[in-house]
Amino acid sequence: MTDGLASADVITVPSMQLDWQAGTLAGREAENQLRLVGDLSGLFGDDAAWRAADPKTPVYEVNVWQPVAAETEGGLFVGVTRVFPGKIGSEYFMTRGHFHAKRNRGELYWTVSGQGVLVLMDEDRRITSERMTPGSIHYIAGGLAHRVANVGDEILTFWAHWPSDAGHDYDSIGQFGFAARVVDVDGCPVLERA
Ligand code: S6P
Ligand code: ZN
Repeated sequence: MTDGLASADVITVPSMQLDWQAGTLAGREAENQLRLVGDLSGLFGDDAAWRAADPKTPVYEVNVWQPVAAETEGGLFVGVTRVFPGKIGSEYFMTRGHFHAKRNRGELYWTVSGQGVLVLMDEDRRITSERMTPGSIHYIAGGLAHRVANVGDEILTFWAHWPSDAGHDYDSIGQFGFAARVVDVDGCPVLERA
């Protein structure tokens, strides 16, 4: 009698492994995405600087494990993002940023290494932001678009957990952008109205 479990006397080996500090997630079901400068048309404010940059330069990479199919209600996903240090003009390398398609789905981020800024924006384009440092935990409430900029000299690594039915809305950000950008002013990260 197994009561739906594999077996009462077999201890199975999980299919996935992570390296917490390095920010890698490996196993049969890991999905990896690498975003290069050339993939991020229209993201950075200084288009001339974007065109002048080497399109093959990596900006960020994401490893994701989706243990259930996307849109499954009640499941959870986990992922790790590594944002490389760099700038386009004075604007720090950053993730594209998105709302969740289901607006009431939240998310947790936590930082393991590097220095970052998490930019949050509601549907009325009101901005808040938080510093990301090793050990910082960030609750992203449903309805808030979220984007991360690496404002340091090393790779910024953060982990994330979100509901499997959250979905991603990149189009709203693609169309209207965020209402603020994280830029370098005299060596310090500053939020600049866009
Ligand atoms: C997913 C979660 C992260 C981001 C990742 C890349 O809900 O927020 O895993 O996907 O940081 O950012 P973006 O905006 O390119 O998806
Ligand atoms: Zn998200």
